[in-house]
Amino acid sequence: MPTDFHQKSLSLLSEQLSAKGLNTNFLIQKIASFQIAVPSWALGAGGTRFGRFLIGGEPRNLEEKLEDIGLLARITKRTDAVSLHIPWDIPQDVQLIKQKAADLHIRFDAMNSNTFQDYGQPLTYKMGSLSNADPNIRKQAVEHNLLVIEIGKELGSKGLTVWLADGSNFPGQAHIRKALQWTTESLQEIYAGLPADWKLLLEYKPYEPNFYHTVIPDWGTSALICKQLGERAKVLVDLGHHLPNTNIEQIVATLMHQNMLAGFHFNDSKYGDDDLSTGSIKPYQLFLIFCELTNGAEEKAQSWESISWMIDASHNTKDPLEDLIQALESISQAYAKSLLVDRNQLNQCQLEGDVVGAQEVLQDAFLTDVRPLVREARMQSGGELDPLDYYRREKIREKRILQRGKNTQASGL
Ligand code: RM4
Ligand code: MN
Ligand code: MN
Repeated sequence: MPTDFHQKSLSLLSEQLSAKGLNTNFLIQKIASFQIAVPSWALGAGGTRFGRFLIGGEPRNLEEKLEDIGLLARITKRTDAVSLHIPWDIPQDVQLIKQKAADLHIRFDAMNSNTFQDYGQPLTYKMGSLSNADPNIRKQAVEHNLLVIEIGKELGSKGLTVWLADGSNFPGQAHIRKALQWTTESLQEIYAGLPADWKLLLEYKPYEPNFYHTVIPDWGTSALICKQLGERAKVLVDLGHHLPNTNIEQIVATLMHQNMLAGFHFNDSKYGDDDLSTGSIKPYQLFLIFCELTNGAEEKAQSWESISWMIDASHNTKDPLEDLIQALESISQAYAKSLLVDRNQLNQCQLEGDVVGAQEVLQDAFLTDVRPLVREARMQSGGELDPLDYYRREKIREKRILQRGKNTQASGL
């Protein structure tokens, strides 16, 4: 895209926005400072249970994963952190990894534990981990989480994300109440090992890999458990972890109302989990979620700074780096649009029961093309005008293939 096209579209938009009483520079600053962490497992091709197709040039180790995130950080200016999954990404040399991340200006966001797979540990997680009927297996799973905290402490992380695959596939397989109780007790032990300046982010998910029941199926169960842990335990909303037609923006509003929102895992979902790029299916829903977020922070329900932001997606068709560029862009756009909502007007409509007017207010913001703002925020921060175009023009994937090989496979899903 030619730079003068960008300048023209920015000044036109800026004129429209100031007619509405909005300050373009203020918006650009806000958009520029909003950073989203990238998960270490999204840099290779994702698989399904039917198989995996390699894309070539996938990162072979943690250093190379950091290099890929460093590239995203440099060209998009929308990410400055990585979220690691243990044991997929155990640093072999902590000092080296810390130095590498510092050189690339990357922080370590929340650490993710993994008790949903067997990876050579003595006892199997086939029948669950923190909820397992066998106390020795629960203990092993608690210890794994404590180890993840230790690794995170060395790296400078400030959070532990727990997602459990625990549950059952058939009626009668699990004692539903006991499984919940054991999970709560296990999490209490983990919480006791959490440093004072850390938070625990607890995910929920209604299905997969267990289908009859999952121990933490929804935000309410997650919140109930968090209440029994302590105030640094909060609910993590993964957008793909809902049944069809769930009103996720309402969940966000409710959690913020209780100061219980730990953070986000962004993705979009048609059927399953983590399946599609955020904003590719339901951009209006993403916008409505951001409306609750910006409004909740503005009205001081919960502070913006207390919320963690992360992408959690893994696909088997797109180049993962291109996909992440698109995801970061979609999130920035949804955030930018939420900043345009005329709150006074909306409040007035709500007061007067003007349903049509309320919809007009929201859609006026949603239908505004904010891409010039997002581009400008990126350029002012030193990023590329069009990161996707840059990625293709510079033949980054081709270069990665030459450097790393065609048949490399990143650890992860
Ligand atoms: C799960 C969940 C977790 C993520 C794994 C890979 O569905 O979303 O956050 O760590 O996938
Ligand atoms: Mn997740
Ligand atoms: Mn997920």
